[in-house]
Order: sequence, then structure tokens, then C-alpha cells
Amino acid sequence: IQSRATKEKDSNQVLESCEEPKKASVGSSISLENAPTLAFPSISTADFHFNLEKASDIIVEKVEEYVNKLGNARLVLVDLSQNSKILSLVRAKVAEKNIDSKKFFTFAGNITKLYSEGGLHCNAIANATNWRLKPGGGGVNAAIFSAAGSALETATKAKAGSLSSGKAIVVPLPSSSPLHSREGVTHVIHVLGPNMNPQRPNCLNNDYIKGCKILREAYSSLFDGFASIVR
Ligand code: AR6
Repeated sequence: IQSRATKEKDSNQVLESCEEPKKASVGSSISLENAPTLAFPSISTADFHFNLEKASDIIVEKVEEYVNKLGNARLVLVDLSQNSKILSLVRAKVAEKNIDSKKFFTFAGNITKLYSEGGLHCNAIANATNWRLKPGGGGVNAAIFSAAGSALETATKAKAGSLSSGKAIVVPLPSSSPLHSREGVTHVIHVLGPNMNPQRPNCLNNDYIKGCKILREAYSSLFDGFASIVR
């Protein structure tokens, strides 16, 4: 069994090898490694076919709006691959802004294995879900419901039966869930983004005026939900 110290050392190595966040300079402020952290996927940009340029603008705008309101808490945008288009777009756009790289950074990895495989402590993770809040359907929703086991389904049902687009719902994860015991995730925040895929319910038919408004609401609702557990 790896000691905590070894894990934390490994986690630094992982972060450094991803070049995210930038190495702290000597004498800089304390590490935020154990600060409350929300890992979130890019909402709506895969199965829901939302335009990546527009989505990346909204992610950067919303991160900029929330990051300092959240105290020392961290926001981490996650995608499966280091070559992810959305991660590169956001990294490039965030570099133009004055955003603390210890409080917001991108990370390549499976959102259900951030601690065990990436050494990244995240007490909350966001799920890009469907309006029925049901397991399956592929993407990050299928991965999170599957990794969390039936405890997440039960806890979600106790909170709500459905979700409207642009909204998020915070679900405390029971300690019986492997995602809690193995990864340290205490809350899953389900978010429903706008849908541009004609094969899925409530398609917006390329109406990006509505779509961008709903995506902004979705991120506000997600970050407000995270703020409610950090407080
Ligand atoms: N870890 C990290 N990121 C992931 C993972 C993972 N395990 N899996 C996917 N992503 P998507 P949407 C990234 O399609 O577009 C579902 O069927 C992915 O690369 O999961 O909001 C639901 O039930 C992308 O960047 O969500 C809904 O019906 C991001 O997560 C619908 O899809 C979101 O991709 C929601 O579609």
C-alpha cells in the first residue's frame, strides 16, 4: 500500500508532467493540493454536439467569474485525453487571462479515477447528465454512474426525478460508494447542458443564442452548487 506521502509526491509528478498547474515558484503561497476541488467535464461538447469554440469561451468566462468567489477552492476541467481539443482551447484562452493556475487548471484523465490514477484529490465531480438523471447513455454519465454503483442512483432519486437544461443538482455520495471510498469523492453534481444533437431530446436545432444562454446557466448552477458544499 502506497503511503500518503508517496501518493502526494506522485501526484505532484503527474501534475508537473501535465504542466498543469504551473510549478509554484520558491517562496510562493501555500499549496492548494488538499483544498476543496471540483473536477468537471466540458458540458454538452461530445454527445450533445455543442460547438467547441463557443463552449471554451463560456468555460473561461464562467471560471473567471467564479474562481475568486470560491476562496481557496479549485476548479479543474477534465477530459480523457491529453490531446483533447476542448482542453487545448481552454488552456490557450485561460493563458490570456489573469487566472491563478493553482485555482484553475486542466487535467487529462478519467474523471472516475482522478485520485487512484492521477493522484489528484477532488471531493466533488460534475456529471454531464441526461434529463432523466439515468445511468448509461455513454460518455461521462455512463462512466460516473457505473463507477459510483447503485448508491449514486439511490441518492440521486432521493433528490430529484428529472433535471431541466441549464440546471445542476448536488448529490451527496454515500461512503458505501466505491467512488467515495476509493477516490474520496463526497459529492456528485449532475448538470444538464444544452443539446444540439437531433438524436437526443430537446434539440435546439443550432440555435446558439439559446444554447449559449443555457450553457452559461449550466456552469453558473454547477459552480453555485459547488460553492454550497464548500461553505
Ligand atoms: N472522464 C473524463 N471526461 C470524460 C469521460 C470520463 N470518463 N467520458 C467522457 N468525457 P458527454 P454531453 C468527456 O458526451 O456532450 C450522455 O449519454 C468527453 O470527452 O459525456 O454533455 C448523457 O446521458 C467530453 O469532453 O456529455 C447525456 O444524454 C465531456 O466529457 C449526454 O451524453 C462531455 O461529453 C450528454 O452529452
